[in-house]
Amino acid sequence: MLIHKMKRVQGEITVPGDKSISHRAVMLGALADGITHINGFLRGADCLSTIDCFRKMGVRIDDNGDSLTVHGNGLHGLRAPKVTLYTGNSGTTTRLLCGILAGQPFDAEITGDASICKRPMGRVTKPLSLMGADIENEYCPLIIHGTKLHGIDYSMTVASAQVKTAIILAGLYAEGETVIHEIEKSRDHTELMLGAMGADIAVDGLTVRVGKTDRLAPQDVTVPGDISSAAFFIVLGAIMPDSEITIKNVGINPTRTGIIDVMKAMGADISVFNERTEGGEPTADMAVRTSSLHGTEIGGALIPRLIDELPVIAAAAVFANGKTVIRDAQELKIKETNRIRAVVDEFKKAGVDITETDDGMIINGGRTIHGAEFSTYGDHRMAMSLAILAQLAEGGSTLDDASCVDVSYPGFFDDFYGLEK
Ligand code: SPQ
Repeated sequence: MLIHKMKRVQGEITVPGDKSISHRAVMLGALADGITHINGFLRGADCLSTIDCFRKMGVRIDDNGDSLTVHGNGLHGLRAPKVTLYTGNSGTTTRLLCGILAGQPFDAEITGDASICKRPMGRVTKPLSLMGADIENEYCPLIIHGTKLHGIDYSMTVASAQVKTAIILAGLYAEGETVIHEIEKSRDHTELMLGAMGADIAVDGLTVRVGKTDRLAPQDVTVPGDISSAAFFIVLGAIMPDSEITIKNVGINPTRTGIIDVMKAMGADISVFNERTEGGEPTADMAVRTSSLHGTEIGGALIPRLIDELPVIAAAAVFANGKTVIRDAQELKIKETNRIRAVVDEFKKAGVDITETDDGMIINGGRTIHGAEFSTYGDHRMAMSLAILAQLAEGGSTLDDASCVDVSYPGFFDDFYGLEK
C-alpha cells in the first residue's frame, strides 16, 4: 500500500472501542448470570476471536449492529467446546482463556495464528499450574485439562495485565484466597469490572486479592474509545504542521495514560477535557495541536502504562529535537512481533538515527528522514506507526501489508486520511 502524505490534519474523530475492555466485557458477560449489553464494542479481529471462542462454549452472543448482547451462562455454565478454540492474533484472548478454562469440568484446546504460536504462554501456565491447573505445552496449541484449583500467593515476575488477569479469573474458581503481587501497576479493567459485578475481589496498591465467587451479576458495559488507538492521532496532531485534532470519548484510566504524560513531557500541546466516568471507566475528550517536541527518557513504572504505544512514541521521538531513551521495555520483544527489533529495522530504512538496546532503543531525533518500503510484520501497531512516520519523510513510502490494522482498528486509514485539510 502506498502511504499518501498529508500536508496538514484538522478535525474531529472518534476512535473505536477499547480492545482490552471489549475482550473483558464479552468474557465476564459470558460468565455472568444473565444478560449483558455492551455498547461501543470494538469489532476488531481480536475481539471477534473472543466472541467466536465463547460461542463455541455454548454462550449466545447477539450482534445488534450498534451493541452486543451476551447471554451469560453463569460461572459454571460453559460447555465443552467440540472444536479447537482459535484465538487468531490475540494474546489477550489466548492468555485470559487459560485462566477461565483451567478450572472448568472439561478439557479444551486453544491455538492461534503463526504469531500467537510464537508468543510465550508459560508466563500464564506456570502460575496457573501452582494453583493446580493441568495445561500441556508452553506455546500454542495449549491443551487444558480442566480441574479443581486452589488459591495461591503469587509474586509476579513480569508487569503484565494478561498474566494478572489469567490468575484472577482462575481465582474465581479456586478454593481459598488467591493473592497476586504486581511488580508495577498494569491495566486494571478486569478488577474494575469484576468489582462492579459483585465478585469477591479487593485491590490494595500492587496487591490483588480474589476469593472463590459463586455468581457474577451482569452489568451493562459502555466501552470508551481506545487510548491505544487515539495514540496514533495524538502523535499525528503533534508532529504535523498547522494541525489540530480533537479526539472524542477516549478512555483515560490512569493505568493507560502514559502516552499523555510522555507526549506532554516532550512538549506536546495536548488538552484533556469533559472528564467523566462511563461504565466505571474514566473517559474524556482530548485535543492535540502542532507542537515543538524535544527528546525524553521513558522507563520504570511508566512502561506498563504505555507499552502498546511505544512504537508510535518512537515515531514522535524521530521528530523531536535531541535524544529519546526508551528502557525497561523488554516486554516489547514478545508482542505480535519483536517490536524493538521491528521499530529499529524499519526506522533505519528511513534513515532514522536509532539504536537497539537490550530493553528498548535510543533515538536521536530532529533530522531529515526519507521514505522507504516498510514491512509491518503483520503487526497492527507497526502498520499504523509506520504510516505516521512516513508523513514527514521526504519522498514516498509503502507498507507491505496494511490489512493487519483490522486487528485493533478496522477503518484506521479512513479516519487517518479523513483528517487531511
Ligand atoms: O492481545 P495482544 O495481542 O497481546 O495485544 C496487545 C496489543 O498491542 O494490542 C499486545 F500485543 O496488547 C496487550 C497489552 O500489551 C493487551 C493487554 C490486555 O488487554 O490485557 C495487556 C498488554 O499485554 P501484557 O502482556 O503486558 O499484559
